[in-house]
Amino acid sequence: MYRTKKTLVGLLTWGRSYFSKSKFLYPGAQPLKKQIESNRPVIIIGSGYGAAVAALRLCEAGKKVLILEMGINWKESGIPYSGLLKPARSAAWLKKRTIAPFMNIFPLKPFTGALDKLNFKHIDVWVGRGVGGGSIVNGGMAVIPKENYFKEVFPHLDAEKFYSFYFPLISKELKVNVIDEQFIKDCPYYKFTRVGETEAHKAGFKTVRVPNVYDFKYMEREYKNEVPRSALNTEVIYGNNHGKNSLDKTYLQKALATGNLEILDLHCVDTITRNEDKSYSLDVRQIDTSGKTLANKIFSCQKLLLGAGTMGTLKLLLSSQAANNFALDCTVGKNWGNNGNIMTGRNWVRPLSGGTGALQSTIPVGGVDNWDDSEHSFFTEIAPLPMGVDVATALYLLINRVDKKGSVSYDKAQNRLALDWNESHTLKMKANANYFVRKMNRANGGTRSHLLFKNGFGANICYHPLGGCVLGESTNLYGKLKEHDNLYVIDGSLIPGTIGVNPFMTITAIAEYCIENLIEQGEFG
Ligand code: FAE
Repeated sequence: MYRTKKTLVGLLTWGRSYFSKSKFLYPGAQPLKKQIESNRPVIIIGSGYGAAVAALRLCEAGKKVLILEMGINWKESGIPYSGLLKPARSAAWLKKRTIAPFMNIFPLKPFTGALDKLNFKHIDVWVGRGVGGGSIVNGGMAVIPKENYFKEVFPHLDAEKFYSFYFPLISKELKVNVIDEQFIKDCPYYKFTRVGETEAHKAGFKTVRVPNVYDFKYMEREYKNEVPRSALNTEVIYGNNHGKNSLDKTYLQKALATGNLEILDLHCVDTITRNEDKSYSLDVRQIDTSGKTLANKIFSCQKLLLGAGTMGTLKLLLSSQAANNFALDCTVGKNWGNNGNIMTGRNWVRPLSGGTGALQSTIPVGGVDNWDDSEHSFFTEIAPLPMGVDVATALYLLINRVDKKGSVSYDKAQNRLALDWNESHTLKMKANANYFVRKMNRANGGTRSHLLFKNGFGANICYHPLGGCVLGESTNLYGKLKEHDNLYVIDGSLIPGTIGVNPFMTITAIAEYCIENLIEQGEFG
């Protein structure tokens, strides 16, 4: 459905006069239904990796940009992040109980927290909320995909340019660094990594050191008690108060420094409407920290970029189609995947020699690389499990190929996304996890982790939703959505369901590539 420019101008005039009258002349009058905001040249929805890259490059090019983010601006708010063992306001998005993948024994007062969990029938998807998106809650693992697999996933992209230019560029912008090997050897908080690597080698697997955006020089000072502790104080999936270079300290900070970026937090975009003049209007709810609506607003813009994350962007597009026949190419929602995520673990890991350690850093630095084994191709993170006591348990997040992709649609009756994804999609992932755990246990002792997951495998746990608005399928080669002239997608939904490693480096690199080309092509004037 098109909303005419004339109607919008009319509404704008009516809204302003009604607002001033109701506020000053009729104090008892009904509150305003819709607050009409001034037209903006560029709006970006969301503030995760893709959004932050687009904001910086557009601001540098002299464009005025507005970011609308449904979560809190944690940095500005002064509200501290909470640790795993003392969950508080940052722990969950409007939930009465914690929502970690397991051990949710902590009650909560609903608050617009940093971590959200979206439940589907056969899979749960975790996402970050707040200015900085997933960078606020993630483990910071900054992994560049294998070049061969990148070429397989994106055959139409110039891989050489990605590996010689975009990945080095974003490594610098995101402040990626590598932990000192001696620190791993000396620090009791990395016993879980030392044990994980030794046991992997004994089982015949290859391990790799994993770079991270957490500042390891800061961590070394934490260990010496020279600065407040964060990674060494169980902080990660509910946010890090120190040490982690999340986007609010990198791309977004740089974009704000240009003076061209405005960020409105606690602004949730519900529906997008295309106007007759090909601009866009957005129905937006401004909420408070209990989730209550403070104001209903309509924003309009000439150029709209979607950086709401895979699930957020798909919800916006598909729900707008259901609400107002918003034009979408038939490929939108297709080619969705969980990046091959499956969590697993092992119990009774060295129970007589201190297990994996009572004290654990929350920042993973090791991985098992079994990608080149064509039978059982996977990469797995040697993950921390900082419980405060030694539970003699090893935790792993495996990343596999996604042989069978899923698809996403919109359930209008329930006002939520529906996912065509079931156990058949994760069969091979589970077989790989089983192969890995059995081989590890045979070589080192230990059992499948029934304590953490039903039957030892969490195939329903997804930290890396990808796809649904795939680059070159639902969009042109630079993220411009088919059927549209002024709408662009710039987040994880561009990646077709899989990238073989933790995804934010690829999301960031693809966003740099897209926005560079869109600006060069004169899309933003
Ligand atoms: P994303 O970062 O998800 O940002 C989207 C933003 O849009 C969020 O702030 C939303 O609140 C906001 N939003 C959504 N809908 C709306 C709306 N309607 N109106 C206004 N705002 C909206 O997007 N990846 C790695 O590479 N390494 C890791 O170590 C790693 N660890 C992870 C750990 C956890 C617990 C989780 C959940 C994820 C992890 N990831 C990791 C995944 C990574 O954080 C994720 O792929 C990226 O954050 C996705 O980036 P996007 O730009 O797609």
